[in-house]
Amino acid sequence: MQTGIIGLPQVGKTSLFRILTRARVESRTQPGQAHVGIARVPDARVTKLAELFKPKKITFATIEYVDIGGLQKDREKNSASLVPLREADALAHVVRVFDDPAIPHPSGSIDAMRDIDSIEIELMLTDLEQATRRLERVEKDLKKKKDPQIELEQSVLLRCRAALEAEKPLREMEFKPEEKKAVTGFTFLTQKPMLYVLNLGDDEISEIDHVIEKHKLEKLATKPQTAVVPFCGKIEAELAELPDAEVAEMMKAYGITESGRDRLIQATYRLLGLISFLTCGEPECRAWTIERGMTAQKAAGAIHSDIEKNFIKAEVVRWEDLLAAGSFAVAKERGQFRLEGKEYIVQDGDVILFRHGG
Ligand SMILES: Nc1nc2c(ncn2[C@@H]2O[C@H](COP(=O)(O)OP(=O)(O)O)[C@@H](O)[C@H]2O)c(=O)[nH]1
Ligand SMILES: [Mg+2]
Repeated sequence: MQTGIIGLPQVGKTSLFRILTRARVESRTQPGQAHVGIARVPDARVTKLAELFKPKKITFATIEYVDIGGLQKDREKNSASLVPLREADALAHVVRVFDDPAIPHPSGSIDAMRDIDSIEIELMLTDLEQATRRLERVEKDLKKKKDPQIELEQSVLLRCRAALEAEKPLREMEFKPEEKKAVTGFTFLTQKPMLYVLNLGDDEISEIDHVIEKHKLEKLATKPQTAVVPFCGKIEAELAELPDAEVAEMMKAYGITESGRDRLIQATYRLLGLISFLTCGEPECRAWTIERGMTAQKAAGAIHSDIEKNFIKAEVVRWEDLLAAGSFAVAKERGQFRLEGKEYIVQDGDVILFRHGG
């Protein structure tokens, strides 16, 4: 799963990319050039279970981030930058809240909502062009031959175009499952879930809990498929450079209780509709990524397609119960193991042992 980082120039996109993926890349990203990096999804459950099981290997879930060049007022230049975004599953829009006279803002002042709107309009115009082009093609095809699938596409495209003309991003629309499938194929940018990353100044860190209200962004946070996460790029960049042992001390000095990096990655994971189930034992403690709402049999496929194919039962225990019990045997004695069938909907933090044939 991949999340594309977008935003105006000089807002801290590449800095964020470096913090999330710990990759060392140049600050300058040319239009059309994209950096792809992998971020480990922090998971205290895996860490705690690993302390108990002392496995040879610990494996966390991962997600990918892509850093593209900054978006500009120039539509032509943007279309090159937007290409790598079409493949992304979600977007992270870095919004500048920090004030720094050394780094002039292209619009001359700090205004989070204005910047959010200006990027949103760029994305909507791009989608509108795409929808119009597609509609022309679909109408041509329908003239040649009637086809229910193409008729469905046409009706979805007409609805999308109407929404975009009314300045409504497609992530706020509701689609039936078959419609959703059709829209996904069009790779519309405003249909992707959106994470707004508010990049605060280090002098504002004490106000991090109130920054959404301060910048009048409460309305954004309640929109469908949308999340807002404040974060201080400058401090997080400093933390990312430090050896692990010194991070806690520095966080204390700044009065931060939770790593912004961790919060952002976890918010991305949730926004993508992902959860983790866990497996643990002596060889490995591991988090496995699945989509929320997946059945036990489907989830088994995350480990191996053979386990999915030859699925018999899933033995499930809650991670916190297993941790408190101290071992599988004690958890079993306490009756905390459940035997679930293939239709069981896997929950975030389930520890699972799959029984399978073959
Ligand atoms: N004061 C301050 N400067 C920042 C912050 N984040 C990034 N910068 C600076 O802003 C400039 C642009 O950052 P960069 O990550 O390259 O932005 P991009 O153009 O969006 O990729 C660099 O000089 C960064 O050091 C921040 O939180 N506070
Ligand atoms: Mg950059």
